[in-house]
Amino acid sequence: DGKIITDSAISSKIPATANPLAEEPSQIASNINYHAKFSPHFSPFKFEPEQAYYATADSVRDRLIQQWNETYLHFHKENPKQTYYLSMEYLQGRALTNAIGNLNVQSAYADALNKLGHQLEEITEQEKDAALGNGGLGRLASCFLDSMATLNLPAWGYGLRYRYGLFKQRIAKDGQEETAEDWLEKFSPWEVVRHDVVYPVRFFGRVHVNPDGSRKWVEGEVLQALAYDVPIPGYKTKNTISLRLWEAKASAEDFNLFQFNDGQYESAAQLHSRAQQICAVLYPGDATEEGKLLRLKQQFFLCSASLQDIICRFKERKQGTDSLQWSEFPKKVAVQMNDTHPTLAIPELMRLLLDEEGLAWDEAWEVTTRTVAYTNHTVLPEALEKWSQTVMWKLLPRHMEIIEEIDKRFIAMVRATRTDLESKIPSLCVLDNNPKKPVVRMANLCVVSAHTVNGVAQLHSDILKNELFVDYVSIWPTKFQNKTNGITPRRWLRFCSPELSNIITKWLKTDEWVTNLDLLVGLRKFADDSKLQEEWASAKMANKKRLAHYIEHVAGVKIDPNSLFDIQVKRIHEYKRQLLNILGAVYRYKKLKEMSPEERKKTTPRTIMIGGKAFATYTNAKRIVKLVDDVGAVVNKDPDVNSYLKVVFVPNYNVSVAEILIPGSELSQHISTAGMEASGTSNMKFALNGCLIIGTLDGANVEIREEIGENNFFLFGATADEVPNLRKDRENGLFKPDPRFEEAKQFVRSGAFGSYDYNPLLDSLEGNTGYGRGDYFLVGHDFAQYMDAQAKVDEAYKDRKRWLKMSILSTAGSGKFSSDRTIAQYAKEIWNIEECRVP
Ligand code: B1H
Repeated sequence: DGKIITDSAISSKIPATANPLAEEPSQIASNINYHAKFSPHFSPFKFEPEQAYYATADSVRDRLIQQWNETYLHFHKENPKQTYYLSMEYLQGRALTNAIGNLNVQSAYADALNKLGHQLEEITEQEKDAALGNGGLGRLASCFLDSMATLNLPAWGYGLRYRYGLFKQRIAKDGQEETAEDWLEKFSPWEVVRHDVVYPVRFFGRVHVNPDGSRKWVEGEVLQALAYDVPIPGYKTKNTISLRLWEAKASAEDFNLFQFNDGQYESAAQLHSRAQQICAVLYPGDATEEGKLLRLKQQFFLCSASLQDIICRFKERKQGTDSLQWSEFPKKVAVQMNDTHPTLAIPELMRLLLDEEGLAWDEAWEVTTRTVAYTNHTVLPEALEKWSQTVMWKLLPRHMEIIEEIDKRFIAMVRATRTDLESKIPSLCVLDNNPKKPVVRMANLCVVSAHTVNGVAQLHSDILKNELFVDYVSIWPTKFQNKTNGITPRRWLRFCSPELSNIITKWLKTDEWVTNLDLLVGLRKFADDSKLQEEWASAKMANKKRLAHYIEHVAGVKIDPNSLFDIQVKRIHEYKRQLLNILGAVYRYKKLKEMSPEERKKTTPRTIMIGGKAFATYTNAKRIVKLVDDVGAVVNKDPDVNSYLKVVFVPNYNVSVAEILIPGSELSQHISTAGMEASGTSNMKFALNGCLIIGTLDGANVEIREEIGENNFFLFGATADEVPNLRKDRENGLFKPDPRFEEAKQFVRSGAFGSYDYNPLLDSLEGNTGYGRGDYFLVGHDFAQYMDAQAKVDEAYKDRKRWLKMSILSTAGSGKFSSDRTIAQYAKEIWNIEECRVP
């Protein structure tokens, strides 16, 4: 154990008094001191940064609880229509800076901690990231919660309280290694367990048919869902909403004391250990049947607990008024499904209405379809969920009956009204009854049941309407919408780059841009102003230095803050084409090697940073990580070139790392094969921070380029409509690779970056056909244009004034990409809910 510090060292002059609503720094210091002493989480008399973090967080939580309870009461009293966002993932990151910033008590807390002998920045770094998500989809859910709170919307998030979040990534000799991320190791000060909010959730069992024909799901195993609430404060508003995370428990009755006393410890606590498995980890690998079953259990657990809770609240708020009217339910409740992961909300709501509340089918169906809406986040075939009917019949027999009935009625409706679609029915219906492997198609169930289906960027929504869901559009022409994603400007500019934020506020003469991001266009008229440009450059430089410091710390590589900082960070996936990036870097390295020292001096020095996690079982993604790391190892210690080029793999990319990388970036790469990245959201974060984009016409890149102007965007590559023909050309042997592409691959194959076997990876870029072979992602096709666009980047960077102007214009054109705009559109066009502000 650490060194003992005497009580008086916690603070001799500052009393320890509970005063949750303190305003003055000295009172806040007293409150922090109070928590250090009376909310102990550690041995007494220690007040090192870790203890100071927990005491500070406890003190901030006091304030949040106050406004949180007020919000809850206000919603209860007003009883407005409320949105429930169902998501298997939330990538919350850290909460302290965000809470202090949203509460607008930043300087008071900084002063208070100074009085206690600590620095706020150092304290905030003690916090572990809550990483209950994989990537963009989970982070989107978290940005959405921030905007819902800030817009004073009556809304809640529902998710699962995973014991271990997304794995921690380490780069070792053989590449990526995963270890469990123990975000709850000590405890999280940001969650409140609600011991009074518990619902039973059943698995397996059978359907019992009553004499009157009504049905009931019985037997099987029953677990308990216990609620943990996380406060989500809005920015400069009292409104503080909830993220409710469910934990699975078994009850005391399920503990077999007799068996335990008999020494059968494991079987005595069997249900307890099964309960623990449910929330043990985020998305356990589903390569095995057991893994698939566990994932399905997780999904159902979220849906069942959340819907019971929603129904319970609906009934509670009805109390005292007239009798229960189920037709009122859709006027009080909007359920948004974040992709198909919570699809079981549909049959579960049907089951609760039919079997528990006694509604007739038509009535229950009407209520359900008016309540649920579905967001699609991908068109990649392997990510469209299909669950084995066999597994579903075992785990959820009553839900399968309901799904069969939904499907039967859908087919009957199409037959009755659309004879022209007869031949399409097999692909449109919910159940795929292929005898070899009968499955439930979750996306189809969502489209058939939801009142609204949306994509996450214009291009993606167009692909949904014109390709994936084209026949459904002819049945329900008004069901489909676009809601271009957004990001919260609080976390992604105001708090992660106070330097740049202050300059923006100074030049716009207001800080209202933080909640009205469209105001950033006001920067356009100053884009040429050399005074703004110099201030801009010095803020960017401060951020670059902070980033350089971080890179040295985590990767042991010294990088030059005067070089162009070029970043690609996102999950590692072949469609995102980190391989294109690194092969470009390999080519650049080879050319630099071949140059004379004089020629090298004329080049633009670059630091290429690549980061992201590869799914543990995704072999090619892991090979890409290894290649990036190996290229870095050779390039960075090559004295001929290492003042002109550095390549760094940034380990363990997560929300907190993003908050350091993005403000320090100058160029970022969003280079997916066109048509494959539904939206992307880091592209928005980079642009907002004055970072230029090199990218394809994919996802939200299209709209970003529209907003910031084509002259400020380094475009390259095939377009989405060209992609299918280009793949056919390859199959027909019509593709002629650029010599630079061949040279780069050959250089890697030659062993220039070590003896690891890269041939399988490089082979995937060759041949003619097949997914992942025959260069399905068209790296070879786009390579030439990519290198040409990179040459333009090098040229542009040499003209400092021009670059700074483009940087300012990127920020100025990013207003559209606030998640406040996205959420306001969901509220109006899908949920039909209105602001409910706490007075
Ligand atoms: C996105 C996913 C996803 N789309 C399956 N789909 C998962 C699919 O654990 N799983 O089984 C997890 C996640 N994630 C991303 O959503 C898109 O690729 C991005 O382009 C988009 O920006 C993001 C948010 O809409």
